[in-house]
Amino acid sequence: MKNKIIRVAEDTNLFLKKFIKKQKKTELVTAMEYGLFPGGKKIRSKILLDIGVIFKIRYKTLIAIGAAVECIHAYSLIHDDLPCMDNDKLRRGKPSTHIKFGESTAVLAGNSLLTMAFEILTSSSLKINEKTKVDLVQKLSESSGHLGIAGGQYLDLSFEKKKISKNKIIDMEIKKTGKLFSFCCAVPAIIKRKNNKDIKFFENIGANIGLLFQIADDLIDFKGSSKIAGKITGKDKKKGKATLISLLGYKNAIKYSNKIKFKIIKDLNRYSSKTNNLNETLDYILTRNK
Ligand code: GRG
Repeated sequence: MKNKIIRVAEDTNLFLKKFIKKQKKTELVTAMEYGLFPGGKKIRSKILLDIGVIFKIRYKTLIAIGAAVECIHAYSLIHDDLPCMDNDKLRRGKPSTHIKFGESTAVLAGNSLLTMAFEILTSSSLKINEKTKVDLVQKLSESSGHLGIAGGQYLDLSFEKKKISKNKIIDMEIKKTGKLFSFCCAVPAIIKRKNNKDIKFFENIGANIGLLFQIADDLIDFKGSSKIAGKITGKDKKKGKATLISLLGYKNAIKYSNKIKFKIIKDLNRYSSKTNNLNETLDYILTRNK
């Protein structure tokens, strides 16, 4: 399984390196590349591939769109680490982008990665029709802004040191982490011009994958090793973060995540029997230590 993830990560990185190389080099590019590689599991790309296989979409198309998502993800991590957000000095086993290049460069590199995602989606080398490109741009913008990761991040910061209900925590995590996974799961249905009901169905699967992913991430913070995770662990408790672990406890959070995994596969099975790849990726997400 790990080999399949590594292959997708390598192909996504290769696509991004080539895309950046084709552009005029500026001084910001060094900080942007630092936020993209090395490191990073590129798991969002892998999920896009797992669902894409069901719809028989070209590997090259899926890798390009996965690369766009990974640009947004990299931007969100750079900004998440800033002193005004989570103030983290270590990411992927190396100094965070603002520690290495300074805060203003980190903000601008993050902004440039955000916009690069849309350069990729609208590029003429992406061989999908214009109407579909517009739909993808619209969905990815929505997933990234106040209804998606930026909105979720806002809630995450505003919930610190407060008693927050389970539903509110789930809503925050689905926005902060789930929306990008929802986009990844919906992409193949959007490309195949499926109806809104089908697109919603896949977005919902993505939201649950995001929730599962966030619980696994919180478990790493709770019990994981900083050395292996490549980031400082044990921060959530110190900062008084509202997570499903802080609310349900460690063991119940694990039980809850297994329940979500079961639901994701059961839901997908209603649509297709080709769930093996996704099943393996979900197992990887649940057992990962970084
Ligand atoms: C400033 C407008 C504005 C927005 C900022 C910072 C931000 C928006 C959003 C943060 C979202 C965030 C950091 C969510 C956490 C998601 C998460 C679990 C990240 C870790 O993802 P991995 O494990 O990381 O896939 P790698 O290193 O493998 O890429």
